[in-house]
Amino acid sequence: MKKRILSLLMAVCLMTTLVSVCSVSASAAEGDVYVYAYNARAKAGETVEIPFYINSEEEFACLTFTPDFDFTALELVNVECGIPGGSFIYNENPTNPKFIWYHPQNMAVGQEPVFTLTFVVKEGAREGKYPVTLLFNENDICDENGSRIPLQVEAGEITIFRYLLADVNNDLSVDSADVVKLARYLVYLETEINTYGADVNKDSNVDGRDLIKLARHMAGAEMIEGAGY
Ligand SMILES: [Ca+2]
Ligand SMILES: [Ca+2]
Repeated sequence: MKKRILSLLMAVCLMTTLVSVCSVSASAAEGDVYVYAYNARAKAGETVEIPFYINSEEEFACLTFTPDFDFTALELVNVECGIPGGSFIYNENPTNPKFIWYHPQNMAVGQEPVFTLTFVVKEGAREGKYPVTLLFNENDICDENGSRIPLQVEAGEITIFRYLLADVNNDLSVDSADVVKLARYLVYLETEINTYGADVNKDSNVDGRDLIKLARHMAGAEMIEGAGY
């Protein structure tokens, strides 16, 4: 019995907390609900995910978005919904993508990514920064009463690159493994290296001078400008 009373008390506390959070968000200025994305890096041919989150405790009944990005450089291959409940439909149309999530009652969307967009970077895509955002019609973002919920979308970004300078083993990081790999390559113990990344002094050759420069970079004795992380 005590347990039941305790859980009832906890439920009341939780509701009080939720109500106060709701009243804060209801009195907040328009546009306080943000949909925002994480950034990512990828090379041509690679698959990359951009997760979108919602920053607030706001509850929704309908969310509808049209992904917008550079179709010449990126191909949208999947959209996943991370909201635990409701229905999700993605039209799987690579040239005119659109998706909708809905639920008959208001739902909090949670801390996980609400939607995750998966792209393949097209072969031949130029290096650079490519914004990825979600467009919407304000009538398609609403609660269970059909009231619009104003929100703002902050675009994510995919940085397309060909190689990281000083990344000899092509694992997208620069560390001591790259030094060892380059040294072994120079004595024919390795054949598969990223020769663009290995040419750290950018003289179009891969040799002992690159090795020393890279080793000094890792030892903190010299900085290779533009070297990857
Ligand atoms: Ca590396
Ligand atoms: Ca070189």
